[in-house]
Amino acid sequence: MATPYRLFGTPGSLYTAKARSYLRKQHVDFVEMPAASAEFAALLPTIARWIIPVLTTPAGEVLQDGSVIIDHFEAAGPRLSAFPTTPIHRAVAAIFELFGGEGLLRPAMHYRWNFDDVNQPFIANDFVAALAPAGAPQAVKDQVFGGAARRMRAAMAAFGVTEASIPAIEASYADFLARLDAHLATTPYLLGGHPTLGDYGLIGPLFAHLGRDPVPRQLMQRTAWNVFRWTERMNAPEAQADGLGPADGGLFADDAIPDTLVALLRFIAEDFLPELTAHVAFANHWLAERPDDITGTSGLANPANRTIGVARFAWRGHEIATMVMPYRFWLLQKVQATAAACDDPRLGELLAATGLAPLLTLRTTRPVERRGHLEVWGAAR
Ligand SMILES: N[C@@H](CCC(=O)N[C@@H](CS)C(=O)NCC(=O)O)C(=O)O
Repeated sequence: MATPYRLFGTPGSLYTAKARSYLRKQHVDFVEMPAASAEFAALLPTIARWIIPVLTTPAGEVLQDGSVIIDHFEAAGPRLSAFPTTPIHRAVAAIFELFGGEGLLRPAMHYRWNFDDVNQPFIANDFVAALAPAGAPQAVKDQVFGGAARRMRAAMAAFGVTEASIPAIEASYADFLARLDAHLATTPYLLGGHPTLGDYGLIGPLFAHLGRDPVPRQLMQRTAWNVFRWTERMNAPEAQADGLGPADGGLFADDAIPDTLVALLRFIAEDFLPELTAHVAFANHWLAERPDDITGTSGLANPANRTIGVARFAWRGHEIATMVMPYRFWLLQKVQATAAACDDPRLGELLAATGLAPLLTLRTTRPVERRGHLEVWGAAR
């Protein structure tokens, strides 16, 4: 029997959820492998850091990163493509890939780690099952969960979740959920009858954390049924359009962007763009302070480190500080490359009308590239 694809990840991992959803919707024959397995440990020298998801292919290739995994299959041949063929849909899909993976981290972390009475038993079981060696004694399980919880709570703070910002995080998430719910009341997926890159970006936080952990799952079920139903749809290999959207399973006709989607783009401009702008400014300052040739490296002492520092910015009436990760710029570059290939003036009009025009001009002085499964700086541009 041929070796199937193997997806290494965990059930509660945001970025594994993106890859898993794509593989399921595309009917890829794969098995999910625990990150605690010896097989995963054997991959660590290749991927050069502990990070999930990782996909191994029947041909023996190793792919790290959800976006890389999607690109691998999309390059291989005909399928119900995650990349729309029309230019405006293509650019909008890329924007939602960026926002989905990077723009919902505050609510995802807050609703996972700040409701211990209800969430903690579930999360502990989840983390232990995924990360502790099989058959480990209780003391080892406690140690595994304790260590992971400490790291994740530190990450939550580094994404800008503080006592002071929590009310704004909850209000912002409620606003986002209401807008997405209104959109998904009329369409099975973001751009119509089948999932695209934008859906795969969004499913990471909206399933792994916000659609699965007890407190936020109930919040979603109570206040955003259409979003909850979409999380189920995104995890089912079969089509489940619920009678919504274009009957042929195609995307919205004429490359159209309905008003409910325009409202979501406006949300990205209000909620996420200030952070991205601050991060690009921080990175450019950081790069300017490094005259040595760092081309082809992360510019950090530890090449596996993913953060170059902390940027401060105003967000919904609060000054917050969040860690700056070059990976985000790599996704931003994908948005810009997609937009650059779009010759339809309606894209510029849409971005201007929604406040997202700066997405096309925000630029780090060096591009981010991926080499050896790591993010590195390219030559100065
Ligand atoms: N964008 C990257 C990000 C992956 C990522 O951050 N994964 C998390 C888990 S969801 C991780 O491995 N974190 C490292 C850790 O937990 O130490 C990708 O899709 O591969």
